[in-house]
Amino acid sequence: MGFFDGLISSVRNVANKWSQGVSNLFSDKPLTDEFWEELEDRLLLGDVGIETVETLISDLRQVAIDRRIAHTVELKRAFAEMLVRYLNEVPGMGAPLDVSAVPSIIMLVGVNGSGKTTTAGKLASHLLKQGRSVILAAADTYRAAAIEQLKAWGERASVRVIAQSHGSDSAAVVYDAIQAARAANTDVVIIDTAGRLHTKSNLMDELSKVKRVVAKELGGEVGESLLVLDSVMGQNGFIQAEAFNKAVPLTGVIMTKFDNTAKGGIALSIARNLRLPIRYIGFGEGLDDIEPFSPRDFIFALLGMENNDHDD
Ligand SMILES: Nc1nc2c(ncn2[C@@H]2O[C@H](COP(=O)(O)OP(=O)(O)O)[C@@H](O)[C@H]2O)c(=O)[nH]1
Ligand SMILES: [Mg+2]
Repeated sequence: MGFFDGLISSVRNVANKWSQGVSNLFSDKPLTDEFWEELEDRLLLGDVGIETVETLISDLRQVAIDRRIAHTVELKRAFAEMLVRYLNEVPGMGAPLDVSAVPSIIMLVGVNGSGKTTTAGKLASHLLKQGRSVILAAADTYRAAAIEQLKAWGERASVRVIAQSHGSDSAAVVYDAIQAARAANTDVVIIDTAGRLHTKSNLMDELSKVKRVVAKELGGEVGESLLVLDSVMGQNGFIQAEAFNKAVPLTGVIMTKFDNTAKGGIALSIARNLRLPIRYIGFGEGLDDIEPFSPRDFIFALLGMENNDHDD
């Protein structure tokens, strides 16, 4: 079925701002050096990332030579397929979230304001619609407002929220949530964590501790530790990833605020630089503004092309 209207229009919105420019380069013009330069510029402007752009241009030049292509329009499909392939090269890309264990634990980490609490609510609603029962754990105990915010999302999504008072131990909240999930045979526990403590090492210690509690309680690792990353931050968001990855080995990324970015290429640099699959894409502040990430649907929507599932 592919993407819903919300995401298609959101992706197309970005397409209007940026990738339409890329897309329009593949017109009925002869292949010239000017084309290659312009393509390179536009990809870089769209946050695709320098290494990926260089690889892409050289691979695409080779395709043009091999197939004796004379006009840019003949390269468009190969270009789209190449972008899809680059995304799919990342291990785990396109695979569904692992929620096979009962309870499965999904831990959301990321800097303040990246969209963790909002994503926790949206993801709960999404999983609920897939027939899973869900509990939200308010492990950002650093700010009272964060607990209230998650409770509001719990109400909106019709999902139970396990919380303690402001300032309590986040690992204790997670422990409670796991016990509650066990008692009620709940399928999934989504943990909303803090993005900022007094110091970065405080935050990382806290996240490691939460992870240890989960591992001890379940006799295994946290099922999914997802980095919530603001698309608008672009490549500036990457520096955080490494620190989080040390504290809780990440299993994937959720890209948020795609509705606000003008640079659709960020998905490529996220996936290729972090070597992590993008699991979901968020594109608004509403409960339904989230979709599982599909490389093919995403790229074809971005380039405004028909996705008929054929290699060219
Ligand atoms: N437009 C848009 N806003 C978002 C999205 N996700 C989160 N936000 C907004 O970003 C702000 C920070 O989100 P929040 O969930 O509190 O981030 P947290 O600090 O990581 O928990 C809030 O105003 C959210 O409404 C999104 O996909 N699109
Ligand atoms: Mg929050």
